[in-house]
Amino acid sequence: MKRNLLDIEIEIEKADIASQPELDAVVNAANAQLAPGGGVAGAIHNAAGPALYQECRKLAPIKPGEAVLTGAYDLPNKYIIHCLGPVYGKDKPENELLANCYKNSIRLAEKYNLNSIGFPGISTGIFGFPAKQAVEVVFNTVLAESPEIKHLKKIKFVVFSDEDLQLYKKKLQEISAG
Ligand code: AR6
Repeated sequence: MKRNLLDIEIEIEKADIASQPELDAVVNAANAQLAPGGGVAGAIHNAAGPALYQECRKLAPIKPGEAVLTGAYDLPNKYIIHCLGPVYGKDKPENELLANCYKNSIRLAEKYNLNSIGFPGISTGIFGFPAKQAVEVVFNTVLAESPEIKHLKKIKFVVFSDEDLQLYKKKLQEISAG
């Protein structure tokens, strides 16, 4: 599904975040040490190769809501933006920390003059953030940031389940209709 929000194309697809060759940057749902892990971090580190962790370890640790940029190595993108989401029920305020992930990633993409960025559902896997609550935070943050966006032309949300696909589509329909 594709819609335009102001001048930015928003795309939603059920796919693997590590197989997005058309995007300048993909976002990693990282751990504080920026180490290979499960879920998104596992997929990204596996596809990028071991040199990624060599760069990552120099930038670690990061705090919830922070984002850092590295090369993409064997991934087909220009950069990877690594973001630590909040652990639901532990890192608070959780909505604000999750919003910071999206805000800081978008600002980094702008700083590097990127045209396109792809996000997974940060914190909604191992970190336990409810997907429905996360989707609200994600779109509110993108809407709040959009007036500041000068370079980014496309934001893609790469989801991993049919339930998440429906949640994202419904929310995008709501805000693009209103
Ligand atoms: N592509 C797109 N989405 C994916 C993929 C993929 N390849 N794999 C999983 N998802 P998670 P978190 C979805 O657990 O909650 C790691 O071990 C998944 O279904 O990757 O921020 C790190 O090292 C879920 O909706 O990230 C951290 O320790 C979403 O992506 C910790 O997990 C995020 O799931 C981070 O946990």
